[in-house]
Amino acid sequence: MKLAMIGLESSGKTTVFNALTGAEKEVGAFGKIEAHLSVVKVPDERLEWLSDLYNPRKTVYASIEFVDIPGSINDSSDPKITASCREVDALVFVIRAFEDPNVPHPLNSVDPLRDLEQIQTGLVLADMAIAEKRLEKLEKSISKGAASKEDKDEFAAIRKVMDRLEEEEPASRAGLTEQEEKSIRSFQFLTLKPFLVLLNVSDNELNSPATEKTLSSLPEAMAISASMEAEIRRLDEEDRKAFLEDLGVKELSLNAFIRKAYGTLGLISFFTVGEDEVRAWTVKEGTPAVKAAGKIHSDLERGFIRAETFSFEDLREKGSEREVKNAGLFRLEGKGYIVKDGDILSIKFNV
Ligand SMILES: Nc1nc2c(ncn2[C@@H]2O[C@H](COP(=O)(O)OP(=O)(O)OP(=O)(O)O)[C@@H](O)[C@H]2O)c(=O)[nH]1
Ligand SMILES: [Mg+2]
Repeated sequence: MKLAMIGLESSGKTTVFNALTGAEKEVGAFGKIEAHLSVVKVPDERLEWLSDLYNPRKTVYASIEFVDIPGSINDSSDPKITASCREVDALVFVIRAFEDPNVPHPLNSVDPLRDLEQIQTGLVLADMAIAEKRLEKLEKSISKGAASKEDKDEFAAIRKVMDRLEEEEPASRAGLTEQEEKSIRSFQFLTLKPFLVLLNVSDNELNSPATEKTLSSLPEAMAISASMEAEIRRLDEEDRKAFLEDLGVKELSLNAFIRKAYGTLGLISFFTVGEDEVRAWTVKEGTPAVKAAGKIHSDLERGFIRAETFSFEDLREKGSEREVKNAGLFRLEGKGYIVKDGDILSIKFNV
């Protein structure tokens, strides 16, 4: 999964990126246009348990790729910047709530709701530019009688998107059918992407009533004190623990953020196990077994025969695969089986 951190200038995107990934990119580098990339593994105690049981040569965690996008997403954002947001699965809006006279706010005041609107307007405008161009082109070929059925379907779908954008609403409100969504997938409309909000607060405001109030007025939001967390990351293990305890915080934000992201984006994990490798995979809720197989390798999707399946919880309870089988909890599932969180799959295939 790939996520882009976006927001207004100096909202703390790079600081959040450092806090979540442990990177040490320069912050306050106003005007720099370089995006940063970092991959973090998704902590998962179930995977650790499986690794203890199977003792494989390799244990592979699921991972999340973060992209730190510099500068502002607003009504005058650089098309190069918005273009670099298109290839991701979801957007993370980093919104400033911290007060600091040394860090000028581009709009001269701290106002999270207004900033959220600014970002959303920026995304709507970026999508409009793409939609407009495409509509023009399709219109021409339709009026010349040179349009295929696909072209006409695509035109209708983009028109639906454009209708929402013109009302300053996201394309996600267009009520596109699966077919329509497919026909315009290649445009990667930003306002069709799911998003999360990270409210960047001062350390003394982490759990304050004011922060709670702001959070409740923002969609899919959680608070982070990014500069404090980036500092804590630099401490060694022991100091870090002590520091967190002092603050009355159990852990760094990464775990909570990942849980939030999985929940909001409707993601689940399944596992593959064996002597060679124990591995966690991420798919969307509702994914059929044949598609989950394709995640592992395209051959497994193409030549899918069946998925031998049991659940992590049954394995933990019974202690071994043999006992799971003895208890009749081992299943043979077909292509259309909907994979559940915690399933352990072994795909049988033939190509
Ligand atoms: N006081 C305070 N300062 C912060 C906090 N988070 C970030 N900053 C400061 O705000 C400034 C901008 O932070 P960055 O992380 O570079 O912000 P950015 O959004 O990446 O900025 P651009 O990429 O230039 O748009 C830096 O000087 C940070 O140290 C915070 O929680 N509290
Ligand atoms: Mg930055």
